[in-house]
Amino acid sequence: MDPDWLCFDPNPSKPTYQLPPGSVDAHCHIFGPGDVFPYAPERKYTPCDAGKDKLFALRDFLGYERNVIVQATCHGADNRAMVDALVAADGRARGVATVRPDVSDAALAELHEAGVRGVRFNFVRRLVDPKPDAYYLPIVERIAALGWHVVIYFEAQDLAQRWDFFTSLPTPVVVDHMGRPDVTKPVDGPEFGLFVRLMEEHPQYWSKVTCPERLTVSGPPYDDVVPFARHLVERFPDRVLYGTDWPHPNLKSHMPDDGKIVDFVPRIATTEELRHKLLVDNPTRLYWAG
Ligand code: 0GY
Repeated sequence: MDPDWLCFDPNPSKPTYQLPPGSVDAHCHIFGPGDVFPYAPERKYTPCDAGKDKLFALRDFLGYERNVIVQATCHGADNRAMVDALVAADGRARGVATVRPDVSDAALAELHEAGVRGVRFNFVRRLVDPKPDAYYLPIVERIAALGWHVVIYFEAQDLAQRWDFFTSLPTPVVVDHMGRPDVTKPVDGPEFGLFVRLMEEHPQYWSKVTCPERLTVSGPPYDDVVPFARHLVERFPDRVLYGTDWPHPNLKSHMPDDGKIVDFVPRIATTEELRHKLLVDNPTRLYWAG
C-alpha cells in the first residue's frame, strides 16, 4: 500500500530558538521501515517510512537531546519498531507503547527494560475503533504496578462522554495535543473550559501543548493555536510537555517545517523558567525518574 498522506519535510530549517541543554522531544513517532517492521493489518492509514536513523538525525539537527517515542496506530500493538529505536538510543529515548489486555508479564517487563514508561489509549475514530471503558481497566491496573502512566488521545467532543472514566484513572495521565481543541472557539469558552477544568481538578493530569500544525485553521505560523497552548503553559507550568510530532502522520493541508515547530516554543512559553520546565524538567521527571 502506498502512503496516503504527505511525507515529512526532509530539509527542515535550523530553528532560530536555541533549545536548552537536556531538551526532550516528548512526542514523536517511528514508522517502519515497513519492510523490516510491517504496518498493522488493522491500520487506518499507511504512513511514509520514517525510521530511527532519521529521527535521531532530526533530534541532533534541531538541538534536542532526548526523545519520547509514542506508538502510533499504524503499528497497532506491535511495538517492535519503537522498541528497536529505544534500544538504539541507548538511554536517550523513552517510549509509550500500545498493549492489549492479554499482554504477558514478561512482555511488559521487556518493554520496561527497553525504556517504555507508559501506554497509549487512542479514542480518535478516524484512527481506531475505540473500545468500551472496561477494556482499558485491566491494562491500567497492570501498568500502574510498574509505575507507568497513561497517554490518552481524544477529540474535544469525547471529553464529556468519557469524563467519569478519564477522571477515575489512578496513574498520571498525559493528554495528547491539548485534547484537540477547536481553535476557532474562544479559549475561555465552554469547550476548552472543560479541558482546563480537567487539568485543574485532577492533578494527575498533564497536557502536551503540541501539534500547532494539526490544530491550526489559519496555517503557519499557527497564531490561532498560541492562546490555547500559552494558557496551559502559564496555568499548569509543571504539567505540560512539548514535542515535534515528527513525522506528522495524516497531514494533507501542509507539511510543517520542524525548525518552525521549535520556534513555536518561545511564543507559548514566554520566560526562560517556563521553557526550562516545558522542555527539560517536566519530561525528565515523568520519563527519566526511574
Ligand atoms: C499524532 C496524531 C495522529 C496520529 C496518531 O497514532 C496515530 O496514528 O497519533 C493523528 O492522525 O491525529 O499524534 O501523531
